[in-house]
Amino acid sequence: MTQATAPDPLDILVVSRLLPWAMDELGQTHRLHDYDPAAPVPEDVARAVNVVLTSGGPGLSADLIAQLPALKLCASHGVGYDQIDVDACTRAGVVATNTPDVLTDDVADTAIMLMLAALRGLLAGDAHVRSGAWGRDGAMPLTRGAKGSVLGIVGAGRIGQAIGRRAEAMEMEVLYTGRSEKPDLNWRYVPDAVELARQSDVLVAATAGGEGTRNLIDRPILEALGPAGCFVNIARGSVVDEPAMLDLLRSGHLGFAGLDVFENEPNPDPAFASLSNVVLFPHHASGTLHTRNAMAQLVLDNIAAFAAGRPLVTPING
Ligand code: 8YV
Repeated sequence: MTQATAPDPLDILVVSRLLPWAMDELGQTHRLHDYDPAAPVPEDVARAVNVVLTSGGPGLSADLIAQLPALKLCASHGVGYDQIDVDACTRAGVVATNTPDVLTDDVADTAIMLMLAALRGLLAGDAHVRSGAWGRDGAMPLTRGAKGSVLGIVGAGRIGQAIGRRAEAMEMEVLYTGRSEKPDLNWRYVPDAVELARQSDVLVAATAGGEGTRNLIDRPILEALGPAGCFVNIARGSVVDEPAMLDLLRSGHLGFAGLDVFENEPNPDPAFASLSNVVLFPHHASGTLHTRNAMAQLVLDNIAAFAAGRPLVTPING
């Protein structure tokens, strides 16, 4: 009988940590090196590192890749890889992996949560109860519901489609835009994003981040959504012209926003805090224990596949 030999330990540079159980598991088989973003990687570590463990926030820069001559795998915790320099990875012979699918439902739920919280005035309602205003002044003002209204999706990928299915179940009409029409979707495709916003009550950004989508949701789109419209962003802060959005929310030319992501995380523009027509969430759409466990497991599975010379589970490039 042949015995499977344990793979050689890898040298993993830890730019972003997984949940403690997953770090323990990695540390049992491999050598872990903590990354200090404020200092160059020590020479002996830099020479040895063959895997970088990171996440959507810090990603992996071309500068760091250049410091790691033995690097072969960038295992990222998160579906979005706009902060990973994938071209630099490919040039250096590094394969990057992400964690698609396992977080789709929680992110889609968060979009619906933000939409309903914004439309129904959840924060104002909560304050109304806590402050005693309910007993003192009576009912809070009437709000708007979702049923019968139109949801426009910018970027009908896996997460966008999961949001659309939820909206459909709530008896909303679903429209979408994107680079091209998707023949397998029953929802109406609106090629022009301004036109989509004009026809929508709620506009959700569910597109990838990065330079290709920077400020994709611009002032004319937000103006077309209008004073009764609601903008929801679970994509990246970079996909919206944030100063224009703030200006329109402040002046009432855009009705509401429900935002999980911001241009400057984790210290978003303080102007958001002064607006009563926004609902804010700290980039935590995938932040449930269940999903973070599944994301961590997928990262471990990719690293184990790499260590054993098997095909990677969710490669981005290659
Ligand atoms: C996380 C995300 O914030 O998956 C993504 O792209 O934005 C989120 O799930 C993060 O990347 C988890 O580390």
